[in-house]
Amino acid sequence: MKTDSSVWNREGLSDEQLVTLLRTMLLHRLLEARGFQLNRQGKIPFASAGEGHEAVQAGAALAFTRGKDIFFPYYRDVGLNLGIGLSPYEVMLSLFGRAADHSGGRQFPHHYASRALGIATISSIIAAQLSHAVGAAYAMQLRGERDRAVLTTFGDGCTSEGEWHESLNFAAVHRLPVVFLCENNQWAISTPLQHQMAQPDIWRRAEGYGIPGRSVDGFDPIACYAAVREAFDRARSGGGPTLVEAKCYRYLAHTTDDDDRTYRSREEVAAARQHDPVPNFEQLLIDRGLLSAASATALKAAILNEINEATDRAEAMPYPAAEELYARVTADAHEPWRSSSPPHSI
Ligand SMILES: Cc1ncc(C[n+]2csc(CCOP(=O)(O)OP(=O)(O)O)c2C)c(N)n1
Ligand SMILES: [Mg+2]
Repeated sequence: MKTDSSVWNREGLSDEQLVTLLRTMLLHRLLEARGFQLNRQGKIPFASAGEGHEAVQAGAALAFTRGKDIFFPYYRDVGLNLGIGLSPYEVMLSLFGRAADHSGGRQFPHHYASRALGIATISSIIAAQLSHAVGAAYAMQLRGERDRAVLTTFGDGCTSEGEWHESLNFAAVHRLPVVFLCENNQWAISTPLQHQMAQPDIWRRAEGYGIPGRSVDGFDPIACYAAVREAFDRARSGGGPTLVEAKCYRYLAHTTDDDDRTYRSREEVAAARQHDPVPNFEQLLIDRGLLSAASATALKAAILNEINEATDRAEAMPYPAAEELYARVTADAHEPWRSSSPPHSI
């Protein structure tokens, strides 16, 4: 993102919307830092990190219409979920695995769901969310629903899955109202992009499916908003799916369980840090007079305060009760392991 450019393409966004973009990005960054701290303190078992993905996610969230669209995320989408309306407290309930979490504290951490916000529950199986998203888009089409669409996100590594291809192809053939957003952070855990694919431009694959494809600077939240917005407009107006590839970078290890020093150099990470979207966008808004340095500092302090409160509140909540272990796993009170019928013989 160029902060010194004389061109100031706001893509029609108001001052308030631009500050909202920054707020979502800061909340994303600071909340995930808290996840890593809590893990190192031994308070939560696991956290993942989207540092470097803030611009893509804040931009995409702004293009999403709450109450109409449906989102099928993947595990690195904290910022997108926050931008759509998930609260830091709800994120913390997931990380602490507490009973009040939407999934009863029994989903994998960072696997949020919110029926009210239109956020579908996440499958940890890479690329499964694409077939779920395409199914939902197919339902919208069959029901004749207009002016709404499905957004689904995934990483670069995900695009090697057969299910990824099947989903894009099915959506293209049926011209389904779905936006495919690739958050290309150059790594799939320890596998670099060049070991994953010989064609590094994922968006170019769109042509093979007969749908529009577009690449966008994943460090520029305004450009990401515009790209996802355009794809949403197409989907909502019956124009079918679009593949958007946002090129960004994963600054931290894959998760708290990973040590990226074993497979990539510090120099590579430091070079990518030069493009860090969070301080760059903050500076852009200051340079353009939308924010003073003092109000940026105050904004960060207020966000940190909100995160502190959410952390304390979630930590004080109870774990799920042991008797709840099998609740909502199978329909009704069906407990096949208590069946009196003899086991099947082979
Ligand atoms: C089908 C399947 N295979 C492997 C895994 C293990 N796994 C979890 S994350 C991941 C890397 C995915 O990389 P990418 O799609 O680029 O997303 P990123 O984590 O970089 O955002 C892998 C291989 C999985 N969850 N599901
Ligand atoms: Mg990746």
